[in-house]
Amino acid sequence: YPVEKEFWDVEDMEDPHASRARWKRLYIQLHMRSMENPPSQEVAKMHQYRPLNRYNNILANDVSRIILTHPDTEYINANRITIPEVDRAYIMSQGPLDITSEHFWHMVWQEHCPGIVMLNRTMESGKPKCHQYFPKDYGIQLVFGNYLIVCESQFCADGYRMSNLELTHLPSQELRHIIHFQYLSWPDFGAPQTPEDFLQFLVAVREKGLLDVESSTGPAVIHCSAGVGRSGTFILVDACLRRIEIEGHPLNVHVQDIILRMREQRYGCIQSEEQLRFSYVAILVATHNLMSGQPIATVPELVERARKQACVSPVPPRRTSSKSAYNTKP
Ligand code: PTR
Ligand code: PTR
Repeated sequence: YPVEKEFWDVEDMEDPHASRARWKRLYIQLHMRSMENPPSQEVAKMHQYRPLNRYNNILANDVSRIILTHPDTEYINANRITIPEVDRAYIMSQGPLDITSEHFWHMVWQEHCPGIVMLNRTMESGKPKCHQYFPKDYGIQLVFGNYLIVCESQFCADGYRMSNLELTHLPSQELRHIIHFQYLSWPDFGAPQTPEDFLQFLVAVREKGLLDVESSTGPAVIHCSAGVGRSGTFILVDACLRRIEIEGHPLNVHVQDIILRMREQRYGCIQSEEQLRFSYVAILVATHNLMSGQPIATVPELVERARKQACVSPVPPRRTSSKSAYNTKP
């Protein structure tokens, strides 16, 4: 099926060096194709909004930007992503700055977001990557402008944290419950340690219903530091798997087309050849699970089953060891 073909057209088990070069070439090709029609980002470049961008090379496309009703700014570095044929919508955002944290919570309120998926840490390699815009621990309260945020409870799993937050709009005293997920070990421009870790996290986010489209709530916010690399990878994998689930088969999923569609809506989705390759590996692992047609138990079991299945299924010429096919690093 196409995802497998696209993957094995590039991957070369025999020669990791050549393989890496080919992934890089594909990544650059995709970048060039996405820049054939460069997105308009006029509002993001306006003098008064420039300080609201964390990185001056990662700006919100005009066509899909979230327009705020906030009295100080209608601009926020965030875009709405919708993917045809997939019943999903997402808001992709940069990690809030101190001066944009209030705008960020205004967006969460305005768009009726049920939750937030954060894929970075506030500090990485000693550098600030995101403001501490959310209460880190149980009992902590923060106020940003009109919004009070309280952490009601927290659950720490392997590799991620889930917090139940109470968000109060102070002028109206209306209160909403927001779920905040934070994935803890994904370096920018890199990939998660294993597809299993990542898929387990994705399943946890899905089980809370954060990615389901419901009439009563809006999309979840997915963010990292710039809101393009890690967030793009997360959304790409979720959307491709969702399409496979809806259709019951993987025949119509073309990963590269989906990346290009995402990039029309948010500049720079997927930021390295490593993230590109990782997305394929995660989709392949999960697709084997889905196609096995057996009840979903736990992801590790499914991955194990998929590995076994991969060992016995007819193999393309280059795939000599199915085990290494699922390693994230070439
Ligand atoms: N100016 C930075 C750069 O290009 O290096 C912008 C940037 C930072 C881009 C982080 C992507 C980044 O990764 P992520 O979107 O995963 O936070
Ligand atoms: N990789 C995941 C898995 O195969 O378990 C993908 C997945 C996640 C599949 C959730 C199905 C899932 O169930 P639901 O569609 O009910 O969220």
